[in-house]
Amino acid sequence: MADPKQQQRDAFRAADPAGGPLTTDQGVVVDHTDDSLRAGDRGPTLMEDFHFREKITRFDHERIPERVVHARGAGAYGYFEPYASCAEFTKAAFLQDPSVRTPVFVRFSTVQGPRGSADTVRDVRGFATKFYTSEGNYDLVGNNFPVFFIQDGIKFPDFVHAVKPEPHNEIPTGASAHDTLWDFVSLQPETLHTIMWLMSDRAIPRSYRMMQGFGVHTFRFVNAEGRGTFVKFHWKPKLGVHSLVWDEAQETQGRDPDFNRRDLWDTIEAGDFPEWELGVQLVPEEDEHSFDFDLLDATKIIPEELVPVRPIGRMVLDRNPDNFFAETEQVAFHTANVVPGIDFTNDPLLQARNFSYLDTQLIRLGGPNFAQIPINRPVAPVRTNQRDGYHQGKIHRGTNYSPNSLGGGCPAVATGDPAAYRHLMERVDGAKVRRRSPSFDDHYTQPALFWHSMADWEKRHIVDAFRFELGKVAAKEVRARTVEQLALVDHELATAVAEGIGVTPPQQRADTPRPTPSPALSIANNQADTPSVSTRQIAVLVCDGVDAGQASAVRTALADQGAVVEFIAPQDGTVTAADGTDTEVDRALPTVASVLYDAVLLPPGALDSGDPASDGAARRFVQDAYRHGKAIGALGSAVEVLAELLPAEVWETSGDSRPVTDRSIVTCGTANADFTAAFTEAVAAHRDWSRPPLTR
Ligand code: HDD
Repeated sequence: MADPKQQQRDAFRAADPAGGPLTTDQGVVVDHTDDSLRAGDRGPTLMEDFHFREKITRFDHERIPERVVHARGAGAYGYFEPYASCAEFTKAAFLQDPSVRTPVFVRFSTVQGPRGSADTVRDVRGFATKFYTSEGNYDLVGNNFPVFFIQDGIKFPDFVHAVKPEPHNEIPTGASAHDTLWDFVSLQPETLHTIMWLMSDRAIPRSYRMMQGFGVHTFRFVNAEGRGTFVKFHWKPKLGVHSLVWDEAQETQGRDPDFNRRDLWDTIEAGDFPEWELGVQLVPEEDEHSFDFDLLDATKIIPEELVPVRPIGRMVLDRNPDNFFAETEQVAFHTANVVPGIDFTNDPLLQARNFSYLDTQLIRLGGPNFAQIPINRPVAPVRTNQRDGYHQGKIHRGTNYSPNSLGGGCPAVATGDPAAYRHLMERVDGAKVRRRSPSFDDHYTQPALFWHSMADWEKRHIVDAFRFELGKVAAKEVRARTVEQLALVDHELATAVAEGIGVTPPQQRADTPRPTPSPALSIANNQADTPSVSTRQIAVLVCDGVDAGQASAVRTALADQGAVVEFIAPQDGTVTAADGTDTEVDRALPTVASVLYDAVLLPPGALDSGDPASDGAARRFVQDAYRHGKAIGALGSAVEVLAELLPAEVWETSGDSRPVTDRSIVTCGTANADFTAAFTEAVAAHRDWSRPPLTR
């Protein structure tokens, strides 16, 4: 097998075929970079050492201001292709022809933490897509929740200040479980709907590849006749929606802070390209007022049961960036990057964003020429009279104003050209007011809709999350005020939360909303059409004396279906199997943890290395997998050990070691086809939420 390090060296060499010597930024060849120029062997460094000064100056300036929100991210390239022409609704060129693939760059992110924070925190995930269309760049700058915390962008600094680390001590990093956020929430009921999402498992995705994306706002499609249609955008992951459990997410923060980034990177490198379907909810202009909420209110969804999501195309991510800084860090998204056929609404959150993103790039990317950075460059031709400024990369010639005659009138204004961007002629009139529309007033019905649409296990996780977050809030009055707000959403929810955080449970109210549930909101109803083990990480615990033949047989069967199966042993190197053969180990147990895998398989002899410390670590691995609802497979003698580790209730009393919850704990005497099929099914099901707690 080719040495990956050598392959990497070859790739670097291929990128610079000349392979020439080290130079300065000015192209002057450098023959010594390890000592500064000095006056005598032990003398002071000389000012004229331009190589030293350039090297240090460049180093000093390597960091640029991180994004004020969404600082930590991961990006990938790919393409988008529509299923069919969307001409009836929009004239956007990239939504017309199924044979045309539009290149894209997507950046996923967390919101609260700085660039170096952990991936698996409880947080919203950014899902920003740049479509490099033939008509210019279109950015769909969305999140993995369909709603936002506030209704008007003027409150964004307040919300972000409240959720970010507290100003006096810059604590906590990557977490919303602190006083200022909950103080803000308890005083600002418009946050409640998104807070419900934040407390749900949606806020701890198993993988960027397994989360939905939403444009959040109501936008507008505009067709060639100039007719507008309200539109909400939805990304649905082909692998289905899957999340971690909170305990696991917290441990993963330490075990692998890059868990989500690594997952995206590794699967793309392996050729398992993540895929999403783009869907739209369409509302004719004349139906603008036919809902009991306002389409311009970004704290509301349109339930899919009212307006179904129509699939219009798919996106595949098939290439990792070459340089994180140049591409993922410098990419500049902007909600106002639209193309003909896509337009805005008067959503006050969107209107504020349309100012903020351009403004933020000026400081972050050091001036107005950031669109010239390769990752931001449109594929469509650019001809402007914009000039100069920091980091101007072009040598412009000729005139720089319009109209002109001296430059031959170029670039000419495309008067009457149907390809030009034209804003929808929406009628606007009214008094200048600084106040919220009364149609934005209901802050409780949709949080209740979310709550009542959850499966029981999702409700349990939501209550646990509220208890965790509010339990970390020192100000008791903030806890109590939040419970008061929750009591306006649902009595059962508010009571369960109150009981966990030392707050007096609220009185039952007669006026809590009882909306008809929307099944589409539950993770349980967002699974892959054909669940599979593809790209799932499966740990096979091995040690000296293990039955390597059985382990390998199951490994081959799972790997054939796309799973990533690793042999994990107390030490790296090889283990000597029961039959005396040596089997290669993929990873040493101390370097990994159960939380980094989706499932665990125990071949005969797996938990019997003879070394109590190693066996203890392996047993903990299995028990963690159990606590996190993961599939566990055990064969032969390993089944007896498993029976000792797990709660008595999950085993048949007959003593034959067959588990009761046999969907997710799969046991067998030997690795036969039935075992492999059942274990495969259990892994593909992601998690078993019905397990009794571990009591030993
Ligand atoms: Fe924002 C970044 C998503 C509201 C101001 N936002 C940013 C990113 C995403 C979102 C995904 C990261 C893009 C990237 O990967 O580079 N933001 C949202 C969504 C919102 C939202 C879905 C509500 C529906 N944002 C919002 C408001 C404002 C901003 C109301 C300001 C008024 N957002 C910004 C920003 C950022 C940003 C300060 C920081 C870095 C950047 O833009 O490029 O301009």
